[in-house]
Order: sequence, then structure tokens, then C-alpha cells
Amino acid sequence: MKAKALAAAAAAAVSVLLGGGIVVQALRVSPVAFDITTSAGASSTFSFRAINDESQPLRFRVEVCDWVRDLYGTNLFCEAAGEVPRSASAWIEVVPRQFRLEPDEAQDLRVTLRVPEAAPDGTPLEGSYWTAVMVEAVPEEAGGEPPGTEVVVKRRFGVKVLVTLAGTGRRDGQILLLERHGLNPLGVSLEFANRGTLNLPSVSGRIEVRDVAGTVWERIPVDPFPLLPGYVRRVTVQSARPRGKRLPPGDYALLAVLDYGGDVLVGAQLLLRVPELRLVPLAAEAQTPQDLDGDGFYEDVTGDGSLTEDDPVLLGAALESEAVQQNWPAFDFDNDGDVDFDDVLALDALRNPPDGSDE
Ligand SMILES: [Ca+2]
Ligand SMILES: [Ca+2]
Ligand SMILES: [Ca+2]
Repeated sequence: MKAKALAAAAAAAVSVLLGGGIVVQALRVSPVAFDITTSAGASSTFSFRAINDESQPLRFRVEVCDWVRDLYGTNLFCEAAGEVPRSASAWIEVVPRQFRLEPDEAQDLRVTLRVPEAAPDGTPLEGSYWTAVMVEAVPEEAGGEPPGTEVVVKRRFGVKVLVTLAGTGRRDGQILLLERHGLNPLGVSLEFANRGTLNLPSVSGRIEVRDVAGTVWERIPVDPFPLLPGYVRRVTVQSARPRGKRLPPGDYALLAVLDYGGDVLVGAQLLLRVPELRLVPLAAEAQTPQDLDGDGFYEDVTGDGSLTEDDPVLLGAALESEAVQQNWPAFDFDNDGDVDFDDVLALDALRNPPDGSDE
């Protein structure tokens, strides 16, 4: 079997923000992840190192815990991970489980992996399974204080362990959802599911914006992301076209193409309609709305040449009118793809920037 430490990230420091606003280096763990290819019934050992980077002695506690990433790619450890169907937590033992380190001292931790012959229900093991070794440290002197007199800052680090059974498993992926947000700049979200049994270390691709003639107006890259089997990842990308350079009115196709390392690429398509603005006064006593700074948003809703409190007030009053809804890109101040009361609030915030420059 092969235990390949991900040496590229050979040492990662955890920074902990203390109450006084001081950032301290806490514990360091190296390496931070293991990607192991093995077979059913096999045993193997590997090790990593915990280092006390602080100026005080630390007490360490080690446990094996489930781990997943949420829809947005954020790591969730232990209880937060919930039920993990392909958990390898029961396959792992770590020694030592408790120890103390003086400043700059290090401790090697030995991990034993025992892969069972089959799943608990007797079915053969297939594909990727995973868990994490959690290393947690607390300052030694914190233990002597009565409860509540001191805020104990926990330093916690998860070493990820991915176990793949050689020659088994399948890769399968699907784009579940493709949705558009605002047009200025264009924002698009997609959701991709790993429907196979193997970890996908790098899913990447692009979203193309094509007009009806097939001309590609833009290719927006989707940065590579990893995805565990059975999980879904949501990714939001934004056009590089500058604010104010909206696509010309017309119909476009948004075409998402992802490469997950399988035999084929996966795709999904969505119609994108950019309406032509036909602005008219939103009230009998008002003028045609104006874009005062040329950024494509029409903040002067009353058309009197300035942005005042009258503008969010009139937008709020005319929110449901055709004059607003059919010209939604002009008034989509929060750029989420429609006009609603949030845009009234966003326009009001433009009038009184939150940085305190209001009088
Ligand atoms: Ca504007
Ligand atoms: Ca105005
Ligand atoms: Ca909006």
C-alpha cells in the first residue's frame, strides 16, 4: 500500500484570534492530509507531527472524527459533519491520544489504518472512504483556573485521511442546477453532484456566454474544487466584464461545461435574456430615470438629476409596476437578478454609504 502525504502543503499554521485582537501562532501539524490507496482487509501505518508554536506549554488531545465539506466547500468536523455514509473513522487508531509539549517541542503521532474485509452489511467495499484525526490543544495553566474566570481559546486542527480501495469505484458527476443572478456584472451559480463512489480531487471547467449566432462573448472559468462521493458543491462565478458594460440586449445561452476526471465532460445550458431598457417616468410628476455615473444602474429614479431620499421612496412605491419590472436591470441595485424591496434598501444605502460619509 502507498501512503502519500500531500507534501505541497507540508506545514500549515493555525492562527487564533484572541480577545485582545492579537493573532498568535498556535499549533502546527505536518503533513495536513493523507491520500491512501489500499485494499480491503489491509493494515498500514503512517505518522504526522504536531508542533507547539506558542510560547507556553500546551496540553494536547487527539481524536478520530468524521469530516465533510458543506455545499460551499467549507470543512465541517466531528458533530458538525453529521452522518457520513462513507466514514472511515472506525478504521483508524492514533497514538498517543494525550500529551503535553513545551514551546517548540514536537510529537510524532502514529496512525494505524485497518481496512475491514467488507462493509458491516457484508457488501464489498468500493471507492473512497474518509475521516480526520483532530488535534486539539489548550494552554496548560488554563486547567487551574476556576470555571468562567478565563476564556480558554482552543486550538484545533483536522488532519484529513482519504482511503481509496485500489481498482474499485466509479466516477460519475452531474450538474444539478444552473442559475443566473444579476447582469451587471453577470453572475451565475451552478451545483455539481458527485454521484460516483470515488473522491473527485479536482473538478474544473467554464461557463460560456454565447449569442444566438453561436458567437462566444465570454468564457468564465470555474476554479478547480474537490468533491467527496455522495456530496454536492455550489459554485458562483462572475463575469469579468466591468460594471456598466452589460451585454447588449438579446438572447444568449449560458453553457456550463465541467471536467471531473471522468470519461466525458458534463454540461448544462440556460437561456439568458437581456432586455432592452425602455425607461419611462415612474410617476406623473417625475422625469425619466437617469444613470448619473454611467455604471448601468439608474439611481436617479425621479429623473431630477440628483440622488436624494425621493429616489428610493419612488422606487418602493412603483416596485410592482411594469415600468420597473420590465426594466429590472436598471433597478437591480443589489445585482441579484430581480427588483424587489432589497433593491430599495440597496439604493438607499448608496445615498448614505455605510462608511459614515453621510452628514
Ligand atoms: Ca448609476
Ligand atoms: Ca432623483
Ligand atoms: Ca435585486
